[in-house]
Amino acid sequence: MSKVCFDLITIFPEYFSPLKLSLIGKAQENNLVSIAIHDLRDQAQGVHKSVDDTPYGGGAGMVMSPVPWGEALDRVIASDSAAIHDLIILTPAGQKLTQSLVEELVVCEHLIFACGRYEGIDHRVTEFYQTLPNIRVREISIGDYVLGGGEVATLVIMEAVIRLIPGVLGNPQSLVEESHSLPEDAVEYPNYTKPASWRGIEVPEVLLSGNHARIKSWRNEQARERTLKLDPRTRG
Ligand code: 6GU
Repeated sequence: MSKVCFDLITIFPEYFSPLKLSLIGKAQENNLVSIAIHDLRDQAQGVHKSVDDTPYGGGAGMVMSPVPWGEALDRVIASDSAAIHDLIILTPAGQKLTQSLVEELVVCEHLIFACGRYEGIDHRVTEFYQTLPNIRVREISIGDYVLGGGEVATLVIMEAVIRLIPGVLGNPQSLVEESHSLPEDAVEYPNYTKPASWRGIEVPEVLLSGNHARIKSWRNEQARERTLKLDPRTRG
């Protein structure tokens, strides 16, 4: 798995200042990922630099014009013509983000995030880029609620993807535990650290026992209970 390149296209580049912090900031410093942020407005025409217009067919809200999107995407794609590009269009109507989708994305060489605002991007952008060779278009949503735009969704996806890149996490064992020690689709068991007694609440005795088999089965049981409590119809 080589270095993953991210290109983010947005009308709010400042939304991405958190990318210099923490895990993702370190991953950039250590050259494990490269991230470029592009202002869609730079591709807008006219004195007003407008990027949106009223929807054909009527209805509330504004739709982002395919014209500046086409310019911005063509430039990003042309800047790395050898690569396979995965174009991610953020929309509440997209495929729901899951850990297995995240695992698919981490093996991509060049990810482009198109962050729409308003009522989204003219659908011909999806249709056009789907016809190009060497480009895979994915419409992705991060959950069943509506955000004001794709920027926060992009941050969520990037954090989930980048922590899976080898060398990014301090302790890679945590990834192994995440993916193997729990039943499929289960949430994690509760965690405790020192002090052993805090405000009259004791850490469960089993965790102090040093008996790894008992600890493992206690954790599995706790994870199962939590998972059932979250969604007894479809999980556990
Ligand atoms: Cl990707 N975009 C918007 N606008 N709302 C969302 C979303 C994306 N995912 C969930 N809600």
